[in-house]
Amino acid sequence: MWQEKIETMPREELEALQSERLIWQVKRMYERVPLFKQRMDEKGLKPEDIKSVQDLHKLPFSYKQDLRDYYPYGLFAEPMENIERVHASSGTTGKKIVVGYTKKDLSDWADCVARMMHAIGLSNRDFIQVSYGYGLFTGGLGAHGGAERIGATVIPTSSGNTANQLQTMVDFGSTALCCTPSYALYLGEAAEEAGVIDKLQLKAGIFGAEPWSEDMRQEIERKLHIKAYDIYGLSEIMGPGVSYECEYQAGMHVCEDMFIPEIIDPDTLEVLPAGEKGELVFTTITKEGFPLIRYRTRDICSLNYEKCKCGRTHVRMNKPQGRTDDMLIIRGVNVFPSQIEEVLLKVSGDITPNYQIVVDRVNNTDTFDINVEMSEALFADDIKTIEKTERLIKERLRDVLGISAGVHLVNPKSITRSEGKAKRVIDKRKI
Ligand code: DLL
Repeated sequence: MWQEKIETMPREELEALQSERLIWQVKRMYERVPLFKQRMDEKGLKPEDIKSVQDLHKLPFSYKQDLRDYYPYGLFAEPMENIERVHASSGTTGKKIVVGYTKKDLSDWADCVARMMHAIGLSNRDFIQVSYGYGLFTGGLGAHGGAERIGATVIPTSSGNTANQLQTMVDFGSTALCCTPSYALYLGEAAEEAGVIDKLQLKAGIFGAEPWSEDMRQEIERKLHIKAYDIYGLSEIMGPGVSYECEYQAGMHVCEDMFIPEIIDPDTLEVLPAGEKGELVFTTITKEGFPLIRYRTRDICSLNYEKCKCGRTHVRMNKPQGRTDDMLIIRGVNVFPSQIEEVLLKVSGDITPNYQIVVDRVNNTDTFDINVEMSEALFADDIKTIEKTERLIKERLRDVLGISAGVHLVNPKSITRSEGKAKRVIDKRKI
């Protein structure tokens, strides 16, 4: 085990450690993060009222909207001199949300990912190909940090260029692959087509950033002749490695010495008993740069406190089974319908606000199309003007979302009207 003492700590000891760290974090944030102080004051709470993890439920929640309201650095708990790196991910509308890490935060992150890599049998003898995107997305550099921490040889291909990915995998002798599960499947197919499956030395894959099913796991394992492991995380809390599967592939161990998970009922906000399904909430108890208390992830899942065969005592979370908001994850990228709407409303007076987003999965790749109704005036115009408008919308969307969508201007009044809420999203993927 990478950090055996921590990973197998008896629950009582773990809770004592969590309590100590929670008290430290609450006090520190109360002094340093004005929004947190304001929310504590509104509840009539003082840092001294938090005496152990048993008091966690008293603390105020935090939300993605907070990151937007205090964009970019307004919620950081350290001066910028101590922030060594920032990452970002999609906000609900135009602006991204920004997160920051101190040197220690980056080191703790590398440890979390290293715990997983070690758990699934990777070591300094391995060649780890990181095909998550590098850049503001946490996937690439997050996996990279863990691979370096275990002393493996890192192959930082980043995402895209499938032919090159395969060539690298063959020539450099990659033994582990990190990417989204849908891209892993696609790579498996491409490898089959290129006739290079037998030349691969892959044994394991670390896949996450989007929901995937047990069926998909089996298909990836069969296609690439590897063991496929799930890794979970979100930028706001850290990035990949908040939780991870061990060698038994039976739920993802949350790094509980750093993040305390809770499951709440998203309507009543009550904390639910172990095993029940609800919204996952995290409190970061070691993060320095950008800590969060009771952050509502919007992911739906349940927690399993039974002891795992691997000996780790850290609680396991089940695969997230949907979200309590309307965020879509398309080709690993987070997309909010509100971002699309914002672009459409800004881009042209030639279209109406009636649109529909259609997502599907064809040949293991997500398809992403947006149908938008033209105005009567544009409809009467020539085809060249219509195509020009389509291209313009497509470009703007790519700039904002970071992935491209098929944009189709459709006839006025051709999108079915609903009597209640407009059905903006048709997600045909069976995940
Ligand atoms: O996706 C971090 C990550 C990178 C995780 C690489 C794993 C591997 P965000 O872009 O902020 O961060 O998106 C976070 O993605 O709230 C979930 O809805 C979803 N998600 C992440 N991992 C999984 C997973 C990264 N293993 C959001 N299964 C989260 C299902 C996942 N959903």
